[in-house]
Amino acid sequence: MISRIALLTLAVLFVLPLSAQIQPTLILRMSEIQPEDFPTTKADYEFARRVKELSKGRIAVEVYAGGVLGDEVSVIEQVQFGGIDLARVSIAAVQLFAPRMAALFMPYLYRDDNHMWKVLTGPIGRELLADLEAGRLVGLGWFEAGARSFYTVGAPLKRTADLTGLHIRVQESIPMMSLVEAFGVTPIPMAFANVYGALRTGEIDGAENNLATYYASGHYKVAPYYTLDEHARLPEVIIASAVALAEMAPADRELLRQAAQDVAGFQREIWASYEEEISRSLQAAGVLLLRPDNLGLWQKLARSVWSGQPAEVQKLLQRIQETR
Ligand code: BDP
Repeated sequence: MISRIALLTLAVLFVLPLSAQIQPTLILRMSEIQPEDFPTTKADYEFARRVKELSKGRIAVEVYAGGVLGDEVSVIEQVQFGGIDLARVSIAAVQLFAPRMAALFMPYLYRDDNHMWKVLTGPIGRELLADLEAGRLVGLGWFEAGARSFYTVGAPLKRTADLTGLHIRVQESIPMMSLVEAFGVTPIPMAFANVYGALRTGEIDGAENNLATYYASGHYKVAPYYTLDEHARLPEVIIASAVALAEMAPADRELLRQAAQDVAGFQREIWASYEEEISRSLQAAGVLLLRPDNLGLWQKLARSVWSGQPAEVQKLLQRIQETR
């Protein structure tokens, strides 16, 4: 029979160190406004898994999905003073602190998906993440968010003239407001959580977003006309609080960056399959996914936004176009 002392020794030698190993010494809270089963949220969880793996269980990332920590604008404020450690947000929520990022809002900016990813994973993408430091934010990496298009409550949009005078919700972001103004629309900046209600009550005539969000938010139930004009491809960004990171060892900061890079490929894959799956569901729900009549004209109208940009943005636009 094993004595109690022997049992205790065994526990001290093996069991305790094991449990001590898996107890995280640092817990980071991450905000996500999309719901649990959305591709960005799934990728946040994959990011958390990778952080745990790379840190051998020392660092835990807790994902708070569905906007429970607040809308993106208030989340960013909290990230800036360290109340929230990490967030996955649209670039619309952070461009104010990194003005050159306005370049990424330009309509019809990329030749194709590959072009966008070449830009984001190359020197331009790295510079733009670094620009965020001016806003006490640390950019860790980029996620895919498809292309944004207009959708409406009352009638389908076929021609650009159909947009004239409509009240369209946009993100609380100056470049996004200028973009839709080029189409003759009155932009109504509004937090994402209020859009469903505003579509329902007729406070707005429509909104614009990627197909995935249009589906997951249920907006299609109140605004059943989606026009595939694909005016802008705004990527998502993973950001960390500079305040929170300042307390971490440099190797751990690097580890977070590494984890964000590591999950980017996975996120793009699940984004693509989600979009495919939901376009079938949307059609089955009776939503009209419409191709605009003369996309060339849409593009021409939107191009006026390019020329209104300050010199530093123009320079970046030039470099983006030259990226092969
Ligand atoms: C979605 C983005 C989300 C934005 C939202 C919006 O994933 O981060 O906040 O659009 O339009 O596509 O506010």
